[in-house]
Parts: sequence; C-alpha cells; structure tokens
Amino acid sequence: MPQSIEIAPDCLWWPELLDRPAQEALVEEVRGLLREAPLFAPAMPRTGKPLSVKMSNCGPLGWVADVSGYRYQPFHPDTRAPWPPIPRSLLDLWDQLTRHPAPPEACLINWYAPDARMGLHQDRDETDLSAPVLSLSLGDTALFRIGGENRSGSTHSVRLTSGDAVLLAGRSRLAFHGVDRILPGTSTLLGAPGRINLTLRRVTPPDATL
Ligand SMILES: O=C(O)CCC(=O)C(=O)O
Ligand SMILES: [Mn+2]
Repeated sequence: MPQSIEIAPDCLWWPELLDRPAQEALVEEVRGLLREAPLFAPAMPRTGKPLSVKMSNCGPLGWVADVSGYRYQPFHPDTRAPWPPIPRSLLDLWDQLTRHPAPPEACLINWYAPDARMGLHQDRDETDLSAPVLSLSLGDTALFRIGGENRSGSTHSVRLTSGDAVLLAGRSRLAFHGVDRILPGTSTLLGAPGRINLTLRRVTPPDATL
C-alpha cells in the first residue's frame, strides 16, 4: 500500500499517488468518457442556481443536481444515454486503496474552470454510507477544505495537486469538505488552466445489485 497521510480521522491523503504517465493516461480516458457523456451544468435544488463546477459521470449510476434535487440516476440528464462504464484503471485503484468488498457504482467527473469552487458539503446521497468515497485530482492544484460532521466545526485545508488521491472513510465519511478555489497555471497536465476531480462512490448496499 503506498504511503498516506491522515488529514482528518480516517481521511487518508496520498500525495502524487499517480506519476505523470499514469495521469496522462487517465486524462486521455476522461477525454474519451466526456465525448460519450459530455459535461452538463448542474444546478442547486429549488433555486436552480448553477453550480460553478461542470460535471459528467461514468458507471451504472451518475450523480446529478437540478431544481428537483440531488440524486443518482442511470442516464445522462441531457442526452438521456446510459453513462459509460468506469475505466478498469479506476476500478483497480478503488480496490487497491479502499479494500472495500463491493465495486464503486458511480464516478463523478468534476470539471473546475479557473474560477470554479465547491462549497462546504457532505457526501450523503448514497444509500450505503458505510462505503468510503475515493477522489482523484488531475491538473491545477486545489485548496481542499476538510472539517468534521458539523458544518460549524473547525476545518483545515490541504493543497491537492495533480495525481493526488483522498479517501473519505470511517469517521470522515460524513465530514464536511469543499474546494475553496483552484490555483490556475500550477499544472501543465491538461494543456490549459483548470482541474478535473474524479470521485468514486458506492451508492447501494452490495446485495442490492446481486
Ligand atoms: O473536487 C474535489 O476535490 C472534491 C469534490 C467533491 O467533494 C464532490 O464531488 O463531492
Ligand atoms: Mn464531496
């Protein structure tokens, strides 16, 4: 198991887990996924206010957000086509880093343009909250903020750089977290400023898909 740093209880960070060739290969896979399932513009429930991050998904389920709420669904909100499968390389990383007995069902693809951010939130739309959440960073550095299970609790930040992985597990599975901003121009990986984040999640209890 590669060396990790515990940045909050049971929240592990692997700085530069993926070397440059692995990052380049993953970016190529993501570009292919986005040709099949183009980025869509998620919106806040009720108000319909757009989020600054653009999104897509791969896997049997994808996370979507619109005026009617946050949810997982098996098809793209614009094209209505099923999401493409999760690449083998990501399934292998999930097995290696989570040791979770069931595979992820959703891989959210977040695209951060230079001015995009993600407010403090919990990942809690999954039915199976015992499974961890694994996130990978590609491209520009992000100021990632992590706290505890109460929104008003103390938080601290780490700089996630390209190739880093973060696992929200155990006591941090429901920790509040977010991205304050990205630092445009800190990576040459994408050939343009911006950041891709891939978030892998198990959504349903394992026997639900048997
Ligand atoms: O971009 C990140 O590092 C975090 C993404 C995230 O928290 C989410 O998609 O729920
Ligand atoms: Mn999250």
